[in-house]
Amino acid sequence: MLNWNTLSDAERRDALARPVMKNSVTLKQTVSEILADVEHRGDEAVLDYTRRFDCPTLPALRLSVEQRDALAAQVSQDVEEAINTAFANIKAFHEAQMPQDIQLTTTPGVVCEQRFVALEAVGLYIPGGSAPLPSTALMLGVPAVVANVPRKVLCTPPGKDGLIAPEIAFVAKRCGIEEIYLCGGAQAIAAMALGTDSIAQVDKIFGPGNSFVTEAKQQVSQRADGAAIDMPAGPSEVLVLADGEANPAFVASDLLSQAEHGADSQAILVSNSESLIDAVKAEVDTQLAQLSRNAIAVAAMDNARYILTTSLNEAVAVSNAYAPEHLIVQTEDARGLLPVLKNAGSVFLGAWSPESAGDYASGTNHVLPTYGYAKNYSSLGLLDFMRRYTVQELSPQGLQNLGPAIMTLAAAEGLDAHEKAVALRMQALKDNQDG
Ligand code: HSO
Ligand code: ZN
Repeated sequence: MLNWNTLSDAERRDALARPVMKNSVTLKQTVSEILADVEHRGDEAVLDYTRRFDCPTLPALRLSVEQRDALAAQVSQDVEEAINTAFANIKAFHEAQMPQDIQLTTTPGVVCEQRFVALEAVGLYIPGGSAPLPSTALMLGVPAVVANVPRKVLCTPPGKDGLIAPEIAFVAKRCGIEEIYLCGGAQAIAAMALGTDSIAQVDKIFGPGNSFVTEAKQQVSQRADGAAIDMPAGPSEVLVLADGEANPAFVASDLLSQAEHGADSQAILVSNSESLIDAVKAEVDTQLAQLSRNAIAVAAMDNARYILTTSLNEAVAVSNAYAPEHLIVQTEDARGLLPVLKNAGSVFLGAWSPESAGDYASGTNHVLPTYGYAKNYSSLGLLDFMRRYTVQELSPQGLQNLGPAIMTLAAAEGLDAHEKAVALRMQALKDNQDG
């Protein structure tokens, strides 16, 4: 346990430090070689990597709609119903985010508009690995559906059998995603961002992934001929802010939900109650022993931090400094703290709001800024699948009203052509009037 009050500034920084991201020179180099290879050899390169890393006998990159549907049909009734429940809530919450276009007359005869339009083509990346996550397919697919994105591409690495999890196929079917490609890693990101013969380029890539995927997303987002990305990413994290009233078993279960994601997951408890911290530690040991992904969770909990503060206010300050991806507030008046909780990707209020609710089914998106980016990035939402642009229309009267201000500013900047573009028109209007 760390006693916040007794820590120096440097020790405090250390206590809230994220693990160093493995964006080593070799990782950058390897990824840029993969990008170059996909750029030059296209599908062939993507197939080579996929056969090497995922499925040696993979016949083709594309999973047909028939294959998708055959896989989707294998999903049990229970899972199907649960996915449908989650789908409905995520859809409703993202539909409520639909932005309104704006039309405003700023000066008589000068109309300004702000309009929203769906992106043309999005790439949704669903990692494979130790636990394929159909919930992530929902979190990316449903907003794309709600935004009305015309072209939705899904990439996910195949298993040794050349197939994908039936649950992911089911979600893809529910979201009307027909373009599914069996590839993962940096090669999948390269294919979607740069395009190959069979995978046409997309405008923006979404979704979590390992360090290769994250690095590839960074690299393609920096290329003018690449693709935009949803947000920078680091390992997943949770900070639980609890007072002496909190239920230690509940708190422990939220810390462990995070820990079982990966050995690099971050779990932090901040509390003004020493007895709560002690009770949570005991609970963590008991619950850890029962987890099927025990080894992963144990490794993550080795890096867990338990921070004791002198007051709830100080606990809030710690949370704001850390800027957690998930912030679980288990205090007597959780909602009362909301106005002072500054930086968090998603906030879970009170004893009955476990992180799992938002991870799966409440309706909020589980793709959230990690690694301190909650200070300046938003949680994923409908707007990330759209683009806004502006329109303006000036009537003759409008130009006459605003023209003098425009010409004065253009002259002040020494930009003669700008000034002239207005002066010419003003003169034409005057000639028309006079004539
Ligand atoms: N907690 C993860 C999302 C997730 N949890 C998927 C379970 N499945 C990152 O927000
Ligand atoms: Zn989770």
